[in-house]
Amino acid sequence: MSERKIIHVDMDAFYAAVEQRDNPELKGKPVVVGGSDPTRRGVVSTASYEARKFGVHSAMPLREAYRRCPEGIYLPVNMSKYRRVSQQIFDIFLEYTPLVENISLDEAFLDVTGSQRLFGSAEKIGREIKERIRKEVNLTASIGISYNKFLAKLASDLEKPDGFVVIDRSNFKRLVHPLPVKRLWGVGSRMEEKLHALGLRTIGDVAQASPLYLKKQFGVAGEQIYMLSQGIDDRPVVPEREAKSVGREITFPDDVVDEEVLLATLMQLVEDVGFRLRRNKCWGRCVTVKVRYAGFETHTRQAQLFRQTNLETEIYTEAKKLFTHLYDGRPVRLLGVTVSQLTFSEEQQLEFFEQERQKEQALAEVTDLLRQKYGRPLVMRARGLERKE
Ligand code: TTP
Ligand code: MG
Repeated sequence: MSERKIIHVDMDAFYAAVEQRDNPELKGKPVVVGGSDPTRRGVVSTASYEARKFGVHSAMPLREAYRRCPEGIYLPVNMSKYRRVSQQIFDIFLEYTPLVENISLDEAFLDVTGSQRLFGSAEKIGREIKERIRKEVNLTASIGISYNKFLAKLASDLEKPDGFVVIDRSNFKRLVHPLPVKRLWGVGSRMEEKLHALGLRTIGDVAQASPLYLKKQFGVAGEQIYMLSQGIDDRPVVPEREAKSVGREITFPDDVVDEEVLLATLMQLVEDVGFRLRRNKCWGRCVTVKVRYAGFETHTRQAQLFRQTNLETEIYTEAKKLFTHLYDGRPVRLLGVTVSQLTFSEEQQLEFFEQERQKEQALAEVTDLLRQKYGRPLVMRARGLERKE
């Protein structure tokens, strides 16, 4: 069996980079995307690397960002534009393999194992994709290549921004073993603390520990991190059209208590999920919201919708209800939204749609199309629509 070749692509400071690209005056400056008035409520979607030097990061309240970086340039979120760019980069990926798993607008796994005969080595494909994104989209991406998903993602992060790292069997130990344990998938703050208490600080430390001991300490999670520390990860790249669900979650760098920030973030997650559902011409019936509190306690709540949907308005209305049920006011560490019970056929669904909803469906599709083509903010999506309700 030939070794798998996985490429992980993650755009650098995505929303901010798009804004800097489209307005050269912003290049080299601290740009914060999230809202044009940082004295008002709102949350940072992302910050340019120049702004990160001031301690500004995603999911931080805008006011806090403004306190840390008053000289920053604050811009509203222009989702339609970022979606258009996202579509452009995904179109490039799909030229090299159908096995593209979208993680978010700016991040994907590509399984190029079978593409090498046609396009050359995975490394060559990776270089080509990076170069095409630079030339055709005028943005930088960080690329990681390895023999599984875990290592490919780790690799893309090692030299961010504008990184290009290949992890293979020969450099695996040198590159991966010195990294801190929290870089292992599944290690949150609580497990990190416990690992530290046991004297395990790096991935190499975990690799050296006995798997039985780790299992005793952490159960299945212990086995899993042991496998990862050995560079073993069998998870397949699942293209969205074969997926059982479409979801997105965010781990906040600092725990969040501000409900406004949480709802704004929920909205961002829903926008991403809705767009990806529509891009793949699929509908979902079940919405799940996940909230993880600071102490690592995790709650999920899900609801069946009256009918299938891929519309942000409908997903958000349900997600907000679920969130309100779940949220008890404690600091939140992670927030996630998933839509599941997917159907991919269009025809069967239509007869269940009412007139009104058909119109909205058509509108959403046309809007997506126009956004992809022209990238203009043609219609106010979910938020605006929600207010009317
Ligand atoms: P990320 O890839 O996490 O961040 P980034 O691309 O801005 O920066 P980098 O990868 O170089 O570290 O997220 C991609 C986009 O998703 C980001 O540009 C904005 C959006 N986003 C939010 O809106 N809220 C969030 O909390 C996060 C993490 C991202
Ligand atoms: Mg990114």
